[in-house]
Amino acid sequence: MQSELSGPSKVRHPTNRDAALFLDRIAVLLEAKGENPFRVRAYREAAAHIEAMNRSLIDLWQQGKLQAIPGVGPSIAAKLDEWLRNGHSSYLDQLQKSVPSGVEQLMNVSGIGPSRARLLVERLNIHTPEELIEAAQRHEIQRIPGFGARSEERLLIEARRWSQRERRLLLGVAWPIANQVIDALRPLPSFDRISAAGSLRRMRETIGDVDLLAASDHPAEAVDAFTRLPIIREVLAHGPTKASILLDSGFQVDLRVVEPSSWGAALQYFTGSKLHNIALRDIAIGMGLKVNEYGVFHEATGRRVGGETEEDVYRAVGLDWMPPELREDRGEIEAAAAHRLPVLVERSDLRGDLQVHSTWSDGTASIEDMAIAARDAGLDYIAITDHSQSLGIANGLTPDRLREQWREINAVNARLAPFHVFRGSEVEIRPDGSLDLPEDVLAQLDYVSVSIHSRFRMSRDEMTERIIRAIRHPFVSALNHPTGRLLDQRPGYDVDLDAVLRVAAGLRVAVEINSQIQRLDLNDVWSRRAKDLGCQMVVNSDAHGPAHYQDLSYGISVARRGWLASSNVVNTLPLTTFRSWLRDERRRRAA
Ligand code: DGT
Ligand code: CA
Ligand code: CA
Ligand code: ZN
Repeated sequence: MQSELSGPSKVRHPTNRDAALFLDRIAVLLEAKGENPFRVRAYREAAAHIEAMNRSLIDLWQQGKLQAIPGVGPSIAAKLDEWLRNGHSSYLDQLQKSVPSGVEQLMNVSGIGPSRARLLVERLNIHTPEELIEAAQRHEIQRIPGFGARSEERLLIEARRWSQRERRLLLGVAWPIANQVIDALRPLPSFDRISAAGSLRRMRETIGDVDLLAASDHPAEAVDAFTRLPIIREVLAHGPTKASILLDSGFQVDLRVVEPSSWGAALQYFTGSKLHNIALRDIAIGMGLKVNEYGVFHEATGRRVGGETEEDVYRAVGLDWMPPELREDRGEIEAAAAHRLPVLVERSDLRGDLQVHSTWSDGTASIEDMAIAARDAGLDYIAITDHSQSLGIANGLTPDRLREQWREINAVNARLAPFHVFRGSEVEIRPDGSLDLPEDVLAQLDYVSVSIHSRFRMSRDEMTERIIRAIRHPFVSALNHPTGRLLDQRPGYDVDLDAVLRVAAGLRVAVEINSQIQRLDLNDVWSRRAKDLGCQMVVNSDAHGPAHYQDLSYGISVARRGWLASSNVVNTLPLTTFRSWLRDERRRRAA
């Protein structure tokens, strides 16, 4: 049927993020080849610009304006053009062939750069992190000149960490792709309703597999359309009411189709979590009821008492309906029974964003463009928080450059009022806990937030001391990404977070939920702990480009999973109230 095919075909267009991944992959291969670092960097920068811009790459390409993108010159434009035109790149193919097999894989292990990777391939014929582990256990690595026993030990740890990492997708990667699939299927006549289920609907920070649920009177047709989506690499299973597919991007999507009359029961069941469902079933049993994916039934008579909507499933067992983010068996069942569920913060509650970068440090857009994009994202204010001087790789700002920046901020404020840009900084916390800017400069900033980007390896006590000393500084308003973890790369530093949060609560220093998809730091469980300890939270994008304000919704999902209400989040305050909050807190701390 024509209509069944026309919908899905639109998912074929690569997104800006796809293009960024393409260029990043070229950068990795150039690096693996040992190419000139400036060339490698050029690809990374172009990727960053494309990923961060809010114009569609396809549109620019169709208008012949690829080179209008900062960082994209004739050579990168030509590679993008071929890739967009043909769906593949001969340059990438050629590069792949010229890099010895194994080098790229080994470079995944932290501590292995291109030259070490090539040495390992040449000397020991090692191609994978797993082979690296074996060689390290046989102490073969330390015999290669330039390695030594200590680096062998370190590489063994890092290679193990890599090979044992959980192969889960970042929420921020899975969510847009799943929604493309949903948007492609929703208009088709065989689909009555369709929704995300499983961990994706609960907005967990990582996703094992994507579960979709549909209601249809023609399940076979619905399943067929799903298995004919153009972005499919492989159909893994195909039955009359369900199918599993593997997408080009390498991850699995399951679709299950139910009768419209069971929609609520099925959605509740397949949203989970498993622990939540078990707790729910126990309550039902105590009431002489049975809950399954078809409905809620009287155990004795078999009569169905609910199942068409989620609300009536919960109501049948005496519970209030609750947002999927709460369904982790962390007390939400008890709260729902007592009608005491929290009213969760929503994305639309956010009035400001207090971690935003510009081209003054490592952002990709001007202060004005970041302000306009924030306004377009529904915000009334931002703090520009470029990095401070000691973060050289991010082009951190000296006091002199900061003062210059303030002039530009004033000019932008004059043009964009009532939208407001606060003078902020993301100040480095030095190893001893002191701050990376002098007192007089800190005093003139509206919003001082502090971060750790260096010296991650410290003892737990030292790190805890370091952070606490930093937030005790009376000019500090907030602590950024408090654990430093990166979901796909590294665990956080070793720190007594509970102690830090207690001090932050006492001082009324706000604690950040950073919305970058690989950070989501604090996470859900710690956010809830922070709330319980009385911390004020701030949900920031940490935008390095105009498109990154989109990620605020992931930070909000963490906040919701942490049971936060809008009253727990300082950047839900309207501009005037927020301004007084900043001023009053500072006065109080200085006293
Ligand atoms: P994931 O995929 O690891 O990120 O996590 P989920 O929560 O999406 O788990 P998944 O895909 O295994 O199952 C999807 C939902 O189906 C799950 O959240 C609840 C429901 N479910 C799966 N297995 C069971 C089970 O054994 N008992 C019950 N009550 N529900 C289950
Ligand atoms: Ca799942
Ligand atoms: Ca599943
Ligand atoms: Zn930055």
